[in-house]
Amino acid sequence: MKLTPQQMTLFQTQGFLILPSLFSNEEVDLLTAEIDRLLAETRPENALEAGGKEVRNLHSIHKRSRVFDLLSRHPRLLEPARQILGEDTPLYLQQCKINLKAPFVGAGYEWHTDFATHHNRDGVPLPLALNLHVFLDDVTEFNGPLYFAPGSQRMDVSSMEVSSVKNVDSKAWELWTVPNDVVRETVNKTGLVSIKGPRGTGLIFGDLLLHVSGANISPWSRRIASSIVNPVSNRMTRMTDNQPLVFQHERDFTPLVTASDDCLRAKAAP
Ligand SMILES: O=C(O)CCC(=O)C(=O)O
Repeated sequence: MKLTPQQMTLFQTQGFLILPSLFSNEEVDLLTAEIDRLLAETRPENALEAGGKEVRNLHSIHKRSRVFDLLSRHPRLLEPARQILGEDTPLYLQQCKINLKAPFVGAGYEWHTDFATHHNRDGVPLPLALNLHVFLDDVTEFNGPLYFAPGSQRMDVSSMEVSSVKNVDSKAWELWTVPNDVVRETVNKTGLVSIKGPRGTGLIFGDLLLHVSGANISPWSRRIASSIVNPVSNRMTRMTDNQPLVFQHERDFTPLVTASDDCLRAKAAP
């Protein structure tokens, strides 16, 4: 799937791109059918909310589920990513997860750029990684959508970030956050947009985009599949002992091989 010149310009200008109806209801059903099985597994890749009960993130799902492996290599995500990063650029899968935000209890994510954590924690040299989201539920104003500061990727917010480490769950998830005064100065210039859409919506955003999301106080779940792809030439350079949770940054730098467009339905066929 190719992005149009208008979509490419929009991505460069605002730092993100929404891809409506990227996956059909049938395809999203095939993905969500896997989630209860993944949730039932007791393993460190299932990171809990601070309350210690509900699962906040399901990590490394490409290794745990064939359909999520296929999703992570799906041409409707990888072809636009390659178009943005350069057609012949080998990409590896840096992270592959579902952010769950359970009804009533799913917590938000503080103001950050992804690059600050990729760079400070993992030694990723350049802000090239792309975060590829697929909405597995309808995302509305009620269930904790992401908020973006459009164009903030061009304002070098990450150089203003303090190297603060936040533990946002019991598994010591690290997130480099942006201080409130920097957020205020930035969003006073850029404004804010909330990213909503029906299940099956796709979303691409870059490593330097300033963003945040609130809690899910609604009775409806908000599940988003997220895979981060990064050029192999830009891979992590720091793999220290204090980062034991390797699923936060996968260590397999083998270039991703694109699956076929009908891979999800083909997998489900008898
Ligand atoms: O799932 C969310 O609400 C936030 C996700 C996020 O901040 C990210 O993928 O970088």
